[in-house]
Amino acid sequence: MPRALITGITGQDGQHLAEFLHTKGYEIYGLVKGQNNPKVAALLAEFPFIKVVHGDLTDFSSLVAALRQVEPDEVYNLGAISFVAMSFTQAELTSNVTGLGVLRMLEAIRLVGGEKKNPIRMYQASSSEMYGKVREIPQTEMTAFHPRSPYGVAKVFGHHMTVNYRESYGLFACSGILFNHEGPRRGYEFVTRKISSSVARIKLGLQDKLLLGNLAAKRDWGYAGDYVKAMWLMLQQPIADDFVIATGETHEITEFLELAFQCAGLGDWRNFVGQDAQYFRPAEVDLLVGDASKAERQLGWKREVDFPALVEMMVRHDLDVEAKRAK
Ligand code: NAP
Ligand code: F7E
Repeated sequence: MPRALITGITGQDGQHLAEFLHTKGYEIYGLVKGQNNPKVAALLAEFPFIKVVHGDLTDFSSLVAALRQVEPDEVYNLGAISFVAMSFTQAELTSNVTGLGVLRMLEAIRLVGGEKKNPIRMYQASSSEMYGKVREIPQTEMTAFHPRSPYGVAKVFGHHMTVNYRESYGLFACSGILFNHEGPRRGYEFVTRKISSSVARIKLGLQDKLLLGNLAAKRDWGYAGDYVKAMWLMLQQPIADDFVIATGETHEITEFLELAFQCAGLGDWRNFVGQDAQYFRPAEVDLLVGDASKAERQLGWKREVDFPALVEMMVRHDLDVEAKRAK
């Protein structure tokens, strides 16, 4: 039975990945931070097969201890401060967790991996935010980075460290450059979930208005359930490499609004949406669109859920969630 250690298990991708690896027969360990993390009970209620290990990406010795305890075949490093807006106000924390955390995990694997017969394979959760002020359209594995936030800068550090440890020490370490991926498990702080949950609340008469920031940004939005399969595929290859995972389509936030309000039968989104300065960022990533042809060719990966289906999935889910909460 292959064994996986997932950091960021309580997050959106951690949950999707655990669900997927379970179908593949994996024994799954999740690294959980904090002394009484409130997300753990809900996680274990939904996924009773997950085994919890305590540790933190800012604490090297806890990572070494976790690796020695679990003896994983594969490590998926998904843990991060992942909210770009927060990275502007807590830049040092973001650099420590999202950036240096990758180095700590690589070092821990180098140390503990040397004690194992079969080398540990590692997946690093890199991000399209690394492209920032994009140098070319669409973005590929070869496109130069120009990050626009402390989060993006930290991810660039983690990406280069992953490549460096692979080249310097022969670690089987892959960097997946994933474009935005969403779904019903998305955190409420991100724009898609903020929209789908607000649409549901407006429909149910629980909220009047939705306040957002920059509506002109364009993103390449896919479904998280499709993207975690690519993470696993990367670690099944004979040679470690880096891959862009994206849909190849870009949509403005207004298009997400249009479909989400339509889906709930609320008509024109402009009647409900306003703007608030607090949601604008000091620097913005205006347009992202990825070229995943390398992943399609070499991994045989393809997205299954398209943009309208994603919006509908999120709105329908939140209509259920909010209706249950309102009871
Ligand atoms: P998420 O929902 O925000 O989850 C982040 C996870 O990181 C949570 O489980 C969180 O634990 C954990 N974490 C935070 N600080 C930690 C620390 N000091 N030590 C250990 N774990 C810590 O993020 P996601 O959307 O699932 O994304 C997963 C990964 O992919 C992240 O690295 C993200 O940056 C990257 N990524 C995401 C996207 C996307 O569109 N979703 C795209 C590209 C890359 P708590 O819940 O206990 O705080
Ligand atoms: O913002 C704009 C905002 O926070 C998307 C993370 O998973 O994907 C995510 O980062 C866009 C931005 O995601 C609001 O300014 C407008 O242009 O949903 P988001 P993100 O910043 O793209 C990447 C790939 C990651 O790696 C990250 O970890 O929407 N926007 N108004 C808003 N955004 C938010 N959150 N809230 C608003 O009210």
